[in-house]
Amino acid sequence: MSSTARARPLRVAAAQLGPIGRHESRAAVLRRLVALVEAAAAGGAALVVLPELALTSFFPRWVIDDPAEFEGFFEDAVPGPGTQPLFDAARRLGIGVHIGYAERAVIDGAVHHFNSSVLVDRSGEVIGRYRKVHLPGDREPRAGAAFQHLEKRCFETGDGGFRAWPALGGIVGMLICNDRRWPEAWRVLGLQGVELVLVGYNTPLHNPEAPGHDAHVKAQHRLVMQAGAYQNATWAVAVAKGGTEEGQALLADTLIVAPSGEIVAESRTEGDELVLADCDLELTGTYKSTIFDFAAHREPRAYGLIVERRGAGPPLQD
Ligand code: ING
Repeated sequence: MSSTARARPLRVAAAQLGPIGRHESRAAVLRRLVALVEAAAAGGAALVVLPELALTSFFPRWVIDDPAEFEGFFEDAVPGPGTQPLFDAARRLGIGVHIGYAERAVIDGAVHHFNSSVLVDRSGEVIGRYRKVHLPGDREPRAGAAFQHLEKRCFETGDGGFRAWPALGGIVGMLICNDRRWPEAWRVLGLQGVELVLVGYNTPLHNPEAPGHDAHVKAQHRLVMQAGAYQNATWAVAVAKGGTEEGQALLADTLIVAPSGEIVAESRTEGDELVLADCDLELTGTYKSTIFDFAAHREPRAYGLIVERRGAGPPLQD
């Protein structure tokens, strides 16, 4: 690249987590998270990206009838008392934080539960929050399954849509796990000029609904991350809670993907691991101004079915 070309370097640390036990103490989890934040800061990162539901075990794998235990997985405020050490360390070290968590929110006097994430800047200010829109799995337990996938039972559909915010010298958006498989989610961020998409995930390696898909889990994860980044001319960070958690095998394969679609960094273990990369946000420009110049090349009039239909319907008639 010529020396005159502008650059907007952002060193990002994807902080992959290994398993979190169902009864692992909050103090033990926070020690792990703070260690990753400190390593990210030592590595010169401006932002550390933690996975989906990074404070607890992936509890939608169980039917939890005890209301106290179920509510115990949720946070009333992040940043807040339950995560203070994490955000104190981040502010002390001057590093931004993304973290996924189970959110309990009181809205008009009613209690709601969301699968959420929050982005906090280097000064400790909250930049934005996201509530997961695409909730996979079931509302009722699946008979005979070794592990359930009850996100539709545990959470409500996110009510804030897909947002991107000016942050860290660029435009930053968030998706959560299953969202990454839906191109519409990426495109709504792309239409906001997003330059860095943060995606935490807890992805089982076995899908009881379709065991035949198990062989393709890693490839399909890479496929949707690379496609989402390339087709929306953005950097993307996919960060796992991986390993065998309470007996369930979860995909690791934390990735940092460039706007070209290239994977520029990836995890090598299934445990707590930091994956660092220098993301020059300016690189998004060469795609946003050419092949994915949306204003020049998109044809919204042809896309009507995408918002008119929820499920597939009959072919269009002349
Ligand atoms: N995890 C999975 C994902 O989309 C899932 C959902 C469940 C995929 C079962 C396939 C089979 O990566 C989450 N948390 O969305």
